Amino acid sequence: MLDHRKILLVHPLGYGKEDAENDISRKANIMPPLGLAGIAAWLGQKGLEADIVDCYAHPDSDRIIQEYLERERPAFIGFSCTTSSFFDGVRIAKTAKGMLPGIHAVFGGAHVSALKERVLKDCPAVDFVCVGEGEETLLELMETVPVNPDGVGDIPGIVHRGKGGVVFNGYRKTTLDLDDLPFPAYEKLAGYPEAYTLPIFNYPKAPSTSCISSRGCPYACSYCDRSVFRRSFRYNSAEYLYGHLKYLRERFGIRHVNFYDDQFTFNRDRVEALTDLLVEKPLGMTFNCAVRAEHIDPALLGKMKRAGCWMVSLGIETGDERLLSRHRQNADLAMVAEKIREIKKAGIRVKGLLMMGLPGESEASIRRSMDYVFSLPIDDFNLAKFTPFPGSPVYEGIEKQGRFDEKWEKMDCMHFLFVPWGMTRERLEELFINFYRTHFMRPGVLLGYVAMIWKSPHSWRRFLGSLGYFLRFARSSRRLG
Ligand code: B12
Ligand code: SF4
Repeated sequence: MLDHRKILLVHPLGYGKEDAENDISRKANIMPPLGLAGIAAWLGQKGLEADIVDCYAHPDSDRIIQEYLERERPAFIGFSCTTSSFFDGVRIAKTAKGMLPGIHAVFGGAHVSALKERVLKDCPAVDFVCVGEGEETLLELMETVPVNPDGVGDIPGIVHRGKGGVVFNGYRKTTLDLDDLPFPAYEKLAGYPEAYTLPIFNYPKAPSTSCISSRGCPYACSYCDRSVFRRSFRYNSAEYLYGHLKYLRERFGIRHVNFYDDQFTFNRDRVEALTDLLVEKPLGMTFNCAVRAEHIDPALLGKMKRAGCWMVSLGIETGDERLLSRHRQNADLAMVAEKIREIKKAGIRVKGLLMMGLPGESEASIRRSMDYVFSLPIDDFNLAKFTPFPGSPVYEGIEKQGRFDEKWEKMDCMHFLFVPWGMTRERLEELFINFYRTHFMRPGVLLGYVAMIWKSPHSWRRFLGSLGYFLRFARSSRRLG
């Protein structure tokens, strides 16, 4: 007999545990799977039981999963997958089905929300796909399957195998009020918060964590997959968010939070109200957030700084305005530069987020990008290798814009799987290394990292501990050190 009130939620790793030991992205950062932790808290509140295994934080988790399945015999196993971790989820689902025939494998997250029916058509090990937000959909699924298996055809958000083949029941018509959600079940993440670390040099104090306080983004950048939250924008109120931060501080001792919201400042009033609360009743915490340049101004930045804002990340993508206008709305690099100066003037660090290899990219556009970025007073930057994800607008028809080697397990933005016409992969790799190297060799940037000795001593200790890996990565730009 399987326990129908129970689910094991798994965050697959995407590659073997041997590789995990040397993986540069794991050395640099490990973040809690907040989607799964949120679902676990929600199900718990409704009287169901959910446990979580995060293979990213604990690469040796095959054994932990098998022991759990033998001991607890859950009737459900759920997977949260990006494109690169999808096949690892399928592998674990097959093992679970071998051990507990009759267990139901449910997949959620960005990759399956984008591909919907195709997932069930191609993968017999997947029983259900949850498209979009998981809280209500999974609850209904777990309550329906044991008593009325045919009833799954009525659960919005579910893809299942019906009598006539694979069926998507359509999107949910209503959405949850985010202030009705319990805080994520951080306590179900083994080793939290110590097992998790934000990117090196991205925080002043440890322990640190990430946090999500809104869902959705109304923009439509070509490279961005918004299959889960789609185009709306919903958010936690300032009061709820203050309570969440207080909980993180008091229960787990968190001293710095990185908001991974797509658009933290999209609703200016709520950010202002939050900063007022943090100034009136300080929590002894700092925070980072990601913004779009259009949604910041000097007055707001001043308030954010007073409330403890340490760093702001901002999508630049490319310093070639013509290329940028092909991929996002309001491509105005002079405005972005002005906003970056405003952030610096407010006394907040700036991290620029860039991409290389977009459709239309050329050697000349990469040079322009470098000139632009190096003319800006940014403190840190991240350069991703452009990857066309299923669900992103650019994915449709991508083969007309260059050569695309669609290997899902390598789609982690650390491989040039797409090569735009007129370029070669080898040349992109050379220019990628050159971009990073030039950035790090600039005296101002080097001094900035030296200053981190006192601004983020914890980061320096981690950096020195993994120096060999970082040097190997700098030389080769390959993911595994
Ligand atoms: C924070 C974040 C990260 C963090 C941490 C990720 C983590 N540990 O979970 C870091 C920086 C490490 C990261 C890395 C990467 N990320 Co990322 N990341 C995000 C971000 C901004 C927020 C994720 C989040 O917490 N959301 C909030 C929670 C509540 O939502 P959620 O996880 O989607 O879960 C909800 C539903 O999806 C669903 N659900 C999810 N899982 C399950 C499981 C079941 C069983 C069910 C029923 C439902 C369900 O229910 C949840 C609650 O409603 C998203 C964009 C976004 N706004 O979501 C991108 C996003 C997920 N990342 C993306 C990408 C591309 C990457 C990278 C490949 C490259 C990169 N950008 O650095 C790597 C790959 C990492 C990996 N292991 O595969 C893409 C994924 C595209 C794809 N198809 O793969 C996204 C969608 C960004 C985008 N718009 O393009 N990422
Ligand atoms: S990249 Fe950012 S601004 Fe653009 S659609 Fe995605 S979340 Fe919105």
